[in-house]
Amino acid sequence: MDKETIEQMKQKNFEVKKQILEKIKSYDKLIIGRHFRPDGDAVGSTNGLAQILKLSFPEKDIHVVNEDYSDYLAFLDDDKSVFPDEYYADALFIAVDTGTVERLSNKKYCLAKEIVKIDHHVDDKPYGDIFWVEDWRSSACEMIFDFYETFKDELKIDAYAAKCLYAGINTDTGRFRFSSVNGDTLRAAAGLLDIGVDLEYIQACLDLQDYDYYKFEARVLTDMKITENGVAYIIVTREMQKEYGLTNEQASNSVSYMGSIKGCIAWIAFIENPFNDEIRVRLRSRFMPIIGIASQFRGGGHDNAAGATVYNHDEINDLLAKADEAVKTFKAENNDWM
Ligand SMILES: [Mn+2]
Repeated sequence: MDKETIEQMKQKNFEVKKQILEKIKSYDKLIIGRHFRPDGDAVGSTNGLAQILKLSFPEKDIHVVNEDYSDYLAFLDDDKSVFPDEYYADALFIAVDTGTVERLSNKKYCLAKEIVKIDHHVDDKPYGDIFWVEDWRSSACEMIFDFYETFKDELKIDAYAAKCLYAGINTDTGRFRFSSVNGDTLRAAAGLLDIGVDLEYIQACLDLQDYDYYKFEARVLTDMKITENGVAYIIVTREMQKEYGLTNEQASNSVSYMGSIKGCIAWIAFIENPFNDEIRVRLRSRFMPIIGIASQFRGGGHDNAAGATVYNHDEINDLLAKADEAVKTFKAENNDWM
């Protein structure tokens, strides 16, 4: 999206942000939720927002409530509260980083009095009484920081909120490398560092892993294949997950190991579900969008980072053929692509 359009959209959305702040003020109870199988952005944006609101409105009852958690992101101190159905009746539910209601971890969202959606995924199934969606944003955390900055006079932030938001921006941009990064992203990161983020500590929490786990990385690099026109892919089988004792998160992360191969502008991981015949697909690309392929296989997400689901090896082959064709077309139409 070009700079001018982004500026216009941001100006237009100022009113929506104001409505969201007013809505927040009008409730005593706030419940904040995110997508299931939470990543750094989901955990960071929900906890960061909750902390900003707790500091700014200490009299309100504010909780991040979800049904699943991430071990990898335990250093961001997730709130693990559980509340009965009745608790929701007079609450405002704020859904962050979640494109569709089906993806919400907390299934009680529908019991809340009203729903606010704050998100950066491509919005093909809108939901919520108020929704603020900016799909060019690098991360939901960048949006939460923007929300704080917009209403700085009324809102407070601290080092814990900054840590959460920085961790989310950092992970959702692949350490500030993805094409979704723009000046606003780096300005947000800079603002968060000014508030006080211990960079060395965060990088250690995010990047250090047990030595044994590197053997899985080596296996991915050994077993992966490349299609004729340059789609790198790996099938992470049930057996592999068992052999290396992988969590769901670790199995999914395999896609990132294939991201720096010359000539491969799309890379895809297929992760077999250990309990049923579902195969989760994680798609990544540079230069060309990959979301169009994902949406043909029950998926969506962002232009260059999307997810989908397939159910058998015929569908894997079908998806790979389509991705290979897209890469072929892109390379043919962009002779100077590299
Ligand atoms: Mn995100």
